[in-house]
Amino acid sequence: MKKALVVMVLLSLVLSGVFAEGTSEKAPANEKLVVGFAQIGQESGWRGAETTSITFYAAQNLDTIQLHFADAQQKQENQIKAVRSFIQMGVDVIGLAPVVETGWETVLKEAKEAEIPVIFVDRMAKVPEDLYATFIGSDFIDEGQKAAKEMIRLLNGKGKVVMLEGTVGASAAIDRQKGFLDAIAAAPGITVIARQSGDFTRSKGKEVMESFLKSYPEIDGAYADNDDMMLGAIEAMKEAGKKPGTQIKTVSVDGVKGIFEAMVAGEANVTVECNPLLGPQFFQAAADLKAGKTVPKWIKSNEDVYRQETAAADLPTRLY
Ligand code: GYE
Repeated sequence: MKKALVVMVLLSLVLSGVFAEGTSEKAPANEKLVVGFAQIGQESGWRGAETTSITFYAAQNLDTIQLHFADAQQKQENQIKAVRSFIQMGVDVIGLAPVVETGWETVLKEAKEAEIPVIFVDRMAKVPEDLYATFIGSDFIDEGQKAAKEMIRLLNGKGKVVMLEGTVGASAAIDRQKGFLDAIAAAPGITVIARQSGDFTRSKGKEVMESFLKSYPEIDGAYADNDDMMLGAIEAMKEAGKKPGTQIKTVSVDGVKGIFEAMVAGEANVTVECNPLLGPQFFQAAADLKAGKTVPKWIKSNEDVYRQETAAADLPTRLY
């Protein structure tokens, strides 16, 4: 909560130009890199870490960067409005974390007509290649496959598994599930007995797990498209008298501190890392695009898998 407050205060200072004024001697406004960022919302710890990474990077580089930041509260229509307002402002580059994969063509064509390059940050959209400059983010299929391999190992290739899924239509959810289901098929002894969306939030993750526990008395493993939903699911398991981490094995994606704490407590088994600290790469790519340089079409994040066995040693090094 405190972190969110700091970000909000910082943002309003940046947006109101309080910082910008003090540094205006160093570079005239039009020489600065002017960037609009259309964020999804605040649905998870991961997203908070990404917002912090982007806003702090901008705040540390006020002499060269001017950031306009919009929070769409998980609504695509708000993101589209934000992109249109960035086009109106005539920013140099637009960053967009598309909440869902589809429905972007019209507004992206408007950006293209205005000759403003668009960077997809952390999630992809299904649009022709000429409508975006680059995608900075993870290989979600690979993350799902890694998660499935861990589940197979934890269950010795046998058992009933439930899936808590992210926002319907989001690339991070669609591709992780694809990777998970493809790779879990290597273990014919494992059955996926239920799948439901918890919208990437802790509270809905809890609700979904509660309903799974009511409908299925026997659950050996739970997979979640993100750690926040798993943290909610762990609460539901405990309230239902089940032992997460032992009776029900858990594998989720992101690598937020909360899941490391749960692993240290023996209540979670594995997290597949997804890196949210994209600020430096994002502004580097934006600067390159403004300078007319070509950037790779996909700037991939490097990520690891973390297990309960090393969680106590890993926790102090976690940055988000
Ligand atoms: O895994 C989840 C967040 O788009 C990669 O969105 C991101 C995902 C992340 O809400 O926690």
